[in-house]
Amino acid sequence: MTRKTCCLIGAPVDEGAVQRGCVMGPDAYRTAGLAEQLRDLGHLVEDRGNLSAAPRPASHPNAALKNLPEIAGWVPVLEQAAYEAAACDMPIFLGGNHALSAGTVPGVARRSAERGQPQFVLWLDAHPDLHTLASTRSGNLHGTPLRYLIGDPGFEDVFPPITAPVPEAHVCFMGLRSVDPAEQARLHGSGMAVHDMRALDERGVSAPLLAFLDRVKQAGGALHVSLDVDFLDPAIAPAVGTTVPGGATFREAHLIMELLHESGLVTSLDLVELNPFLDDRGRTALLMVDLCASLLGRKVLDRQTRSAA
Ligand code: NNH
Ligand code: MN
Ligand code: MN
Ligand code: MN
Repeated sequence: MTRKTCCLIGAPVDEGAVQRGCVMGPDAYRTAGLAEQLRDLGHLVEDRGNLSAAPRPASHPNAALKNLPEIAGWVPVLEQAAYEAAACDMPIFLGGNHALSAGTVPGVARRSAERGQPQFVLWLDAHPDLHTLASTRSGNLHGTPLRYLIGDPGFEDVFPPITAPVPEAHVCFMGLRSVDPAEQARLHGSGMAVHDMRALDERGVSAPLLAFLDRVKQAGGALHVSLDVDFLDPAIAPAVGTTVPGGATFREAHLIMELLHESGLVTSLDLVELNPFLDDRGRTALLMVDLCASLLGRKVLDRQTRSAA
């Protein structure tokens, strides 16, 4: 297996959701043994500690928006940190609320653009997070990062202009099961690959994922994976403020990680929305660490030992 340098970057973004507690996410991953697991697999691990950001004055006509100055402060800090971390083989951003991807993805995409590599994004989530600042009803900014990072208008004067927007045709969703009308309208007829839970029930996870990975490979692309805890079924992953029944099972999630590892295409990763305050004896943090280990090469048997189909 190729040994990688994995850089852990804590992004304790607490604002952006209804419930507080994601601020503890990065330390929960450390407590659950993320660095040790990756080292056991033969990787080098550099824990770069936690980022912090001061609020920046920001306003918008949508009165529902919550914590806009806090997130407006985080986004440029995360963008620059992600751009720098993308020099590492495998930056792993430890969230923190999903609003953090409005910084991490544009940051790694800026690095990919400099390398002449097209950026792709796999969004593993119950939600598409495709609101604009104007369309969100909840006002929770974790519902908006994907819309911003594909370069759509509606974020001017709040978040910085995007240097390297991810083309919508390079986005793949898996696990969707809670989509608001404004998000549905944006998805309809878009170039985004949309595999909701029904599609995964009918087709399994492997065919849709392999089709997407094939496109990434053909393009010589870089692949960022954004893994929201609520992608998983709440029965196995209770530690998230926005549980939605009917999520991915333990094996579906692991199979995705195993296929991602075998593809060799993943260049960066977000682990987001873990709220340790809502966990049950650390089980969600441990599962997320386990999934991360699968993505970085843990398997039960090597390919030669497994019986050919
Ligand atoms: N779409 C809803 C909203 O904007 C829910 C977003 N919540 C998430 N996204 N957890 O992943 O409020
Ligand atoms: Mn999300
Ligand atoms: Mn979600
Ligand atoms: Mn597809």
